[in-house]
Amino acid sequence: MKTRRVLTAITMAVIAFFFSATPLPVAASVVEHTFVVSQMNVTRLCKETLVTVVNGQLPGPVIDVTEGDSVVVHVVNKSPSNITIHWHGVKQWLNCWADGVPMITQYPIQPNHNFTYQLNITGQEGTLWWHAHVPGLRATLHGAFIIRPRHGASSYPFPKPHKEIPIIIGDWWQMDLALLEKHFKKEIVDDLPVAATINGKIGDLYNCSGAVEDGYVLDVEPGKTYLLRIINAVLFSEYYLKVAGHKFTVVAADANYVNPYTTDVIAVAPGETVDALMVADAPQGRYYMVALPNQAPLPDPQIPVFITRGMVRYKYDNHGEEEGDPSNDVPMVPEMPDQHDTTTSFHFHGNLTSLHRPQRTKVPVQVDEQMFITLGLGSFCPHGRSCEKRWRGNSMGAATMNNVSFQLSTDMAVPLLDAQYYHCNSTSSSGDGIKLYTLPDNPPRPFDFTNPALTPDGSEAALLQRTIRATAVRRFRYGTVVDMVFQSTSLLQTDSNPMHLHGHDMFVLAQGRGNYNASRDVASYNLVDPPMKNTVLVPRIGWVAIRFVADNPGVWFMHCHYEFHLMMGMAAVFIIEDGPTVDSILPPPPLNHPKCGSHVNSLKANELYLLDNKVVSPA
Ligand SMILES: *[C@@H]1O[C@H](CO)[C@@H](O)[C@H](O)[C@H]1NC(C)=O
Ligand SMILES: *[C@@H]1O[C@H](CO)[C@@H](O)[C@H](O)[C@H]1NC(C)=O
Ligand SMILES: *[C@@H]1O[C@H](CO)[C@@H](O)[C@H](O)[C@H]1NC(C)=O
Ligand SMILES: *[C@@H]1O[C@H](CO)[C@@H](O)[C@H](O)[C@H]1NC(C)=O
Ligand SMILES: *[C@@H]1O[C@H](CO)[C@@H](O)[C@H](O)[C@H]1NC(C)=O
Ligand SMILES: *[C@@H]1O[C@H](CO)[C@@H](O)[C@H](O)[C@H]1NC(C)=O
Ligand SMILES: *[C@@H]1O[C@H](CO)[C@@H](O)[C@H](O)[C@H]1NC(C)=O
Ligand SMILES: *[C@@H]1O[C@H](CO)[C@@H](O)[C@H](O)[C@H]1NC(C)=O
Ligand SMILES: *[C@@H]1O[C@H](CO)[C@@H](O)[C@H](O)[C@H]1NC(C)=O
Ligand SMILES: [Cu+2]
Repeated sequence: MKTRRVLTAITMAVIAFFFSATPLPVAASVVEHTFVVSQMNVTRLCKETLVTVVNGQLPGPVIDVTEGDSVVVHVVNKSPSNITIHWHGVKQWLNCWADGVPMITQYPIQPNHNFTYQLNITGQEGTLWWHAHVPGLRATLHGAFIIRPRHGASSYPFPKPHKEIPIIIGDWWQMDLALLEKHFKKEIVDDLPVAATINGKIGDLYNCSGAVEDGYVLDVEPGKTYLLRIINAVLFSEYYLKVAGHKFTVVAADANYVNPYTTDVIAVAPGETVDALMVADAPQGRYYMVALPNQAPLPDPQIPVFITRGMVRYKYDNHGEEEGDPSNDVPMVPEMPDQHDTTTSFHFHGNLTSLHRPQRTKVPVQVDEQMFITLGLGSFCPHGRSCEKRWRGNSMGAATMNNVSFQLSTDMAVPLLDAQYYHCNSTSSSGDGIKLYTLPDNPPRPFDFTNPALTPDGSEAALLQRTIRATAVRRFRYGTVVDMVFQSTSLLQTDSNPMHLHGHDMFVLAQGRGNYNASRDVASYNLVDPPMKNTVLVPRIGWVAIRFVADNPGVWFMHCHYEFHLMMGMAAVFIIEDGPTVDSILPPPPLNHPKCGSHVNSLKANELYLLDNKVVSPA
């Protein structure tokens, strides 16, 4: 596209001008990794557990690149599970083939098979992460994905830190996590983690037979500044992170720079990342670093709270030995928010604004399409059962977007992206009735979405309405500017929902409590410096308004990053059509991508469109 080229040239000139005083860029290079996925036994809390890991590491290896680099990752699957790896937050411009979502962008990598991902890292800096896009297994198959500025650390829009440290909040399960989805489908819904972790370490709040667990220790030098690259990799909960006696300056979120925001508590939901500077400016000693999850208060169902802690330890000049030896000090403990405090998270997210930089993307003012999406629960009657109306009768719970619960057909013959690209039929012969269905732009019926009466007290299950179960898709013409309001509902529970869009960043224009009301709330939109995120936390009993430009052709997953919500169907697929020019058309798949098999019917162009809304599995 002409305008795009011109714009790019202008941007480059601006960047060149901006950086004329900074060192020359380092030459782009190819960063190559081999990820061997295998199972290993790990003993924690006196119990041996079988975990699936990359290269025997927990968390997995760090991918550390410079903006402009290419990344090649050879995945060797020596585990008994089907695996894909998703590069969470990497924009994958014209590269949807490498997005790593099973049966959406690729066939899963089967046991004893290999697959190579190739990605170009352009126009992004900061902290992202990678994880398996397999239910449950991402709890142990994940790692940091760090993108450094092309012009070196001196071009950070903040003082150059002394050290940069990934802080991954995770959870520890004493079960083979490949079973999580199997249990879930069999309606065994009481699987829970047993502990939380910081950088894989459980910490000293946990012990068995008196032996305290190891915790993560960050050694600091007095007066130095540390850049913490914080990632929430747990399966369900948003976490608060604090370090006793220290403050943070938040400088980026989801690999987008933000205006420096000083706080003593970080709020980070699954899928989100936060980059924060911490100055070691406290008296020398030891300070606990604590991560605590939050959850909705009663009458919401409560789960055990797994707190974890590590430590910030000042480097101590051991001249005098006995006196003042910090190992004899009692480490300072931070005062944490209450586990039911979700206001602190609301404020944390509300305080993020994007940093003004020449290369920052401007918010488009002309909106082409508007959608209002409710996030809620419903029920469905599994095939072959007769159901009463109630969930926990014979019917099962489902999570929905506008009353559609996302489900792929169990007999898909080709991934959706291939079906879209080659215009072939993605489902094969037998069929379980699950077909493509257009995600509606609005809920079927408006109701008082956040009415407390929707969350019943005690064990009495709500009369959850039937939902549509289908492969929810929404098509966008190339370049469409989309406004989308996500509305959390109070149906049965009042969770927040971290919504993650693949292949794009979203401008977060506003958030609010209660029901969204356009005639009141549009006035609160920040069109000047809204933060850009790949994962937006839709507050409990509240809403978020986002805007994004559908300018990356492909088939992109959009879903809640709480694992149970995702398994229950809080997801949809956005199909973004090719643009008018060569550089806005999705290239053919890499050679390692199996093509539509000959056993699959080939369709005439546009027939995939005809499948939309044709067949819906009977509820
Ligand atoms: C894990 O331990 C179990 C029993 O202790 C053993 O049977 C199994 O082979 C081990 N698996 C691995 C991958 O080491
Ligand atoms: C792995 O994927 C293949 C092909 O998609 C499928 O036939 C097989 O059932 C899957 N295996 C597991 C354990 O899910
Ligand atoms: C997968 O990669 C490993 C290590 O590079 C190699 O030894 C093996 O032959 C490959 N397997 C397949 C099926 O390509
Ligand atoms: C990465 O960039 C190079 C150079 O522009 C291009 O040739 C290659 O096709 C790109 N690869 C991917 C996977 O986008
Ligand atoms: C071990 O854990 C229990 C229960 O959490 C706690 O009461 C006890 O103090 C712990 N013991 C040690 C040595 O930390
Ligand atoms: C920013 O945080 C403070 C508390 O730390 C809060 O009072 C304020 O409302 C927040 N601002 C926004 C826009 O959320
Ligand atoms: C796709 O395949 C299914 C199952 O074989 C069949 O029912 C459907 O008609 C096919 N769709 C098209 C458009 O050919
Ligand atoms: C959701 O869809 C189902 C199936 O079409 C329908 O029965 C139900 O009434 C819908 N729910 C709402 C809230 O409109
Ligand atoms: C929406 O906001 C407008 C303007 O503030 C107000 O007049 C109206 O009553 C509100 N609607 C609802 C349903 O609260
Ligand atoms: Cu959710």
